[in-house]
Amino acid sequence: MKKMSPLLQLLVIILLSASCNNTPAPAPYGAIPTDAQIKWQEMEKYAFVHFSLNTFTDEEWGFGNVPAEIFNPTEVDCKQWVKTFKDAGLTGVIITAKHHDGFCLWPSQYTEYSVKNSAWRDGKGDLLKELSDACKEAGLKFGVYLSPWDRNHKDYGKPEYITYFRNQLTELMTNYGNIFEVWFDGANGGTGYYGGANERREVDKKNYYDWENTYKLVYKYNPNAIIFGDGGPGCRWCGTEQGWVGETNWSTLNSKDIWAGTSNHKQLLNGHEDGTDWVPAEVDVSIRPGWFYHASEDHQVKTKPHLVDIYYNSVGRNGTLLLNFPIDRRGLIHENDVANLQEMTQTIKEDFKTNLAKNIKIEASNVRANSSTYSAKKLIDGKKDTYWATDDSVTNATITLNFDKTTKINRLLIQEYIKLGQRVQEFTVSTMYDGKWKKIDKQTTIGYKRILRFPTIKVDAIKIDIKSKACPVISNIELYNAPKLLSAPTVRRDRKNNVSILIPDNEADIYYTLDGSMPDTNSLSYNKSFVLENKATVKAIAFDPITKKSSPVSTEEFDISRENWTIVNSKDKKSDLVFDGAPYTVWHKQAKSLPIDLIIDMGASHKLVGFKYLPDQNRWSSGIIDNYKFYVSQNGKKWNLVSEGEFSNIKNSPIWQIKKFEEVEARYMKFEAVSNTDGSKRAGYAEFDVITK
Ligand code: FUL
Repeated sequence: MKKMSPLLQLLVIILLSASCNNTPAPAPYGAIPTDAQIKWQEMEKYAFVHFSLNTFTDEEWGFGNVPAEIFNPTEVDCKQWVKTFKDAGLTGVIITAKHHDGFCLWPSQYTEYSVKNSAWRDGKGDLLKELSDACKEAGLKFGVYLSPWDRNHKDYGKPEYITYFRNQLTELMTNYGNIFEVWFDGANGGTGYYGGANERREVDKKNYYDWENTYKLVYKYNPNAIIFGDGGPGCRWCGTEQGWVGETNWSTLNSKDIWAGTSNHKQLLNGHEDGTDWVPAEVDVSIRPGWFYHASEDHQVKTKPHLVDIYYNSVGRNGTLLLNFPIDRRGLIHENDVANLQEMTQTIKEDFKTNLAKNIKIEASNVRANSSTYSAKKLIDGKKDTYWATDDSVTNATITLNFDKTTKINRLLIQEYIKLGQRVQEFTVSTMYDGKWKKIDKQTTIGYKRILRFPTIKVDAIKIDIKSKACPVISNIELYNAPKLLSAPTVRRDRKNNVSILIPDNEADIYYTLDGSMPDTNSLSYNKSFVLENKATVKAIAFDPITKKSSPVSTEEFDISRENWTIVNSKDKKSDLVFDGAPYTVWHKQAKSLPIDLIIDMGASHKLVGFKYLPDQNRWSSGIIDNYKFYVSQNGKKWNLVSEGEFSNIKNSPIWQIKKFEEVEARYMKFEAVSNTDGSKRAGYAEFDVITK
């Protein structure tokens, strides 16, 4: 064949690519997002802030009756909040401008129940102004939570309240610059103060707020605001407050079937395939057990592994993450929350450090009109507005990625081009090593972003079989080999003296010592639980053999075995929970009045020098003993008082309480609950233990 001249070749290429570029893009399928919804989805993770009178009353839901005066944070610093968020890559913040108790963090002209009647800044402060200014300065988006339910307002439940509610909404929409999201909580109606009426008021949850016209007010001033509601319209609740949404997660929803207060949790987890509206899921979760600050939860801030899981189970499942930070009584984000957030951020950064699919050889079983515009290369070009697509008639297709050399991977990130709707119903991931293909995962939806985590695997190639409702339109694929998730192991010893050492990433190694020395790779290697009957100190680390990094050390001091201990003055089988080594299980002993005794027979006599008490660790705990007497006996009849006093600050800090005393020989112990923190007629014990000589 005669060779074409270079000029002719160039002409042919230009003509060819021009014709390819003329191939029409796939038509949108089903409900599609607005531009504002796409921009919002791309924010991925942002902060929630709960701050109100509840912060000062130690409550989660205020009744609406405590004086505004008590709102008095001493060191409010919105710049500290915003810096914390920005450093963590959070892109915006939504604040509880008004929670259910009706108290307003801004000086609303429509109520006296606000910061203007508080002690804070002599009533001249405006928290929304301070926060929105800090956000503007740092380049973070600003949003507001305005509770539809108002337990303070005298007119709640009447038509007049709707006027009040909208007046407040107008203040929020007009005085604080651009609002990216408006949060209308699903909880509404019930008991309340209601201007002194002190009664229960139920509302017709579907119609009372005349939502259509309320939304219009938002859009009038902030046309691009995303409105959160159980069923939308801008984004929907994900159905949980634990930090996860369904693996199958359609951004489409039949939103007319869902309004605030309909209990459709299950449907909200998954959305509705072929739903008539685009209403993507937002995953709201608090970094602590509560939404508001309680000093008693300072030791219960979600840990790095937990927060990392939340990221994968929200952003990694086609949701956005709305991570809540309770502001403390100083007006700051507590140090423990900041520290754990930083650890989470660092881990996520490391997990997605090196994209192994960047320059990979990639091909697809079908390319739309064989056009370069829609070729498989678009999946790895790093551009969010280009995509691979098939011919309209092709809804099942395969993408194959071939590595130059064997590579280890454990994460796959994949994104649909959602401007054209959510299309993929199912996808299967297979990997090839040594000439053999192996299916490693099969999942349903993709949506804006889906991230799969799987055990580290050696691969020469990887293929993704896609089944879609209309021709697939995928914009991005990334592959990673995330390092092991290293965090200090949890060491537990159960009633039968079995010691288990637990870590979140079972691909990491565990090393431990029993003699108090620091563990390293020469120490004992942990593979399965072992029996430890005697007193010992277990120190353990998790270790990544590839990066050679170790976790912080965890130290657990176990005293004598509790295997043969019995509680003498109760026949309740559940009382075993007091010695089971699991801090989150609890046994309560009830009585007509306090004091309440816990009498323990250790089965043999021991030389005691102290005891340890862990109170109920649950969110709605009770029977936390704050004043005690501790007696010992050799025969269970004649008692000797060896320690008494208070567990200082136990309400705010319900951690292990340790009391030491002069050495004493005893077989029986009587732990007397003289009083507790909640005035109930019970004493709760998560764990009880002794310290022997
Ligand atoms: C819930 C509320 O009742 C909680 O107090 C909190 O504000 C959470 C974000 O939403 O429905």
